[in-house]
Amino acid sequence: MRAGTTDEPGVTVDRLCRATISRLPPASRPLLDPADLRPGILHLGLGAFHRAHQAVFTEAAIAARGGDWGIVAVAPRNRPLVDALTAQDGLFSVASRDQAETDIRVVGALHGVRHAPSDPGAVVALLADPAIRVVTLTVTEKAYRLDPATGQLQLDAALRAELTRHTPPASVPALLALGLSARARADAGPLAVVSCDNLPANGRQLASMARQALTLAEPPAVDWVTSHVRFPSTMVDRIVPATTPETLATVRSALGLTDEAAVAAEPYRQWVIEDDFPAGRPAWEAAGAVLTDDAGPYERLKLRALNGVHSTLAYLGALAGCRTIDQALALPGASAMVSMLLRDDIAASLTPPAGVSVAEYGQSVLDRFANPATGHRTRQVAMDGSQKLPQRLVHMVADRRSAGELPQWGALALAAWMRFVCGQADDGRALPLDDPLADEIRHRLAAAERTPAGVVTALLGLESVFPASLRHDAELADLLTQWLTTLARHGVRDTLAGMGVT
Ligand code: CS2
Repeated sequence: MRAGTTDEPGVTVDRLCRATISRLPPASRPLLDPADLRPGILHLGLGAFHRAHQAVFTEAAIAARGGDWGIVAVAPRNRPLVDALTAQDGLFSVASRDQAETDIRVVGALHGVRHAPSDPGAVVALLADPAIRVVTLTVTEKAYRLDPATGQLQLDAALRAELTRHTPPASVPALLALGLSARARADAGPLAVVSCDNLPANGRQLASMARQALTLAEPPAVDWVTSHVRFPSTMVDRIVPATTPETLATVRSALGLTDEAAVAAEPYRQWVIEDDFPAGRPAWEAAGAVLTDDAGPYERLKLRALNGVHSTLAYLGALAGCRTIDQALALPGASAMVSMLLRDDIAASLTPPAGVSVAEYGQSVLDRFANPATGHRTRQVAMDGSQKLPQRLVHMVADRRSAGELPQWGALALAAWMRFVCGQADDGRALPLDDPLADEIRHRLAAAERTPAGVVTALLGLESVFPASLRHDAELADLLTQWLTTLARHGVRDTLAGMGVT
């Protein structure tokens, strides 16, 4: 047992680890002991989302049906988290919170953790290890390095040097390409590589990224990968905000142990997975996952009706000075606005999975967003907008334009993003621009006329965000300009307050 951090002066709280499991309240104990796990899954991206999502499903699946599916989880950056999980024997807790209660449970799905920058060779070797039969990824949209407009791998000098083995692999495309080449060389058996990021057709995109990266790294491996590696698409869903000191304190007082890798999440979770695993998989269906032939309809519904609305509330809320998503949704008129966005624009743009009503799904999403216990910050959801907007809002707007419609609320959402990236909230406070395209966005805005029409022209010209059909759409540009003018003149609060309930 290790000594933990100090809770109050003079009081040392012991650390969560295998030796302290017996001190946990029975309802909080893990379903599995990490010492009993044998590895089968390699996961890239050890963030809060993975811990509260795939790790939870996998633990429940192994507990229900067995199998050698322990997870070896790789952190692409975060060294303190790797150290914390190592000290805790891979154990961490998930605090599921709704308005009424917080339910805390320790998860025992991690067989081991690795820090990629400290030992990239170990990650490559794991990808070539026959024991690893499934690889999952939660690395965020930007880590795929794919141009959303062309689907091309965005090769800069650093990535080229990694792929040609002049520098150690650090990026996801390089780790994957070198790992898959090593697996091909070792003929180490088939594999499923599963994207769990919020990208449309995420399996197809991951396959394309891997193929493009391999073509540079080791062309002869491409054929082996084509015949041995599958890339099923998935739809992942659980709202998991970044861990805060308050999360750690809540967990510490409930468990009586320190857990520096704890995460808080909403109780809801969903995972829809294309069932295409050439070397087997955990019985995730026993943990509530939906196995299907085609995750596409679920993915589109979720990206547009959940993430699209989330981003809309994030930009409107951040401009109005709201710290969290539930506060943004509580602004007078906000719920009416997003309900109209869901009904008039989003529902009209897609065919939901059989038996699912977009209206009911949309309402359940709004109920989840209203949960104040989640505490998801508007600025966290707002980050990386250039990578998120295409699949969340822009494709929907393009579909409505192709159908001859002018989506009012979708245009308001895009105008809110445009005002957000200009960098000032309605009360004049600075807003951070945390986005891989920040330089290009700033450059375009600096060169533009600082009028609503000038801002719209500058931003609508972003080729990797807007398809050509929208870049040259004068009617849409006019509508965006009108909304931007309204937002600039009245601010978000008054703009939303002026919206009647339908
Ligand atoms: C959010 C998502 O941060 C964001 O951009 O929209 O992380 C969202 O919480 C999840 O996709 C919910 O499943």
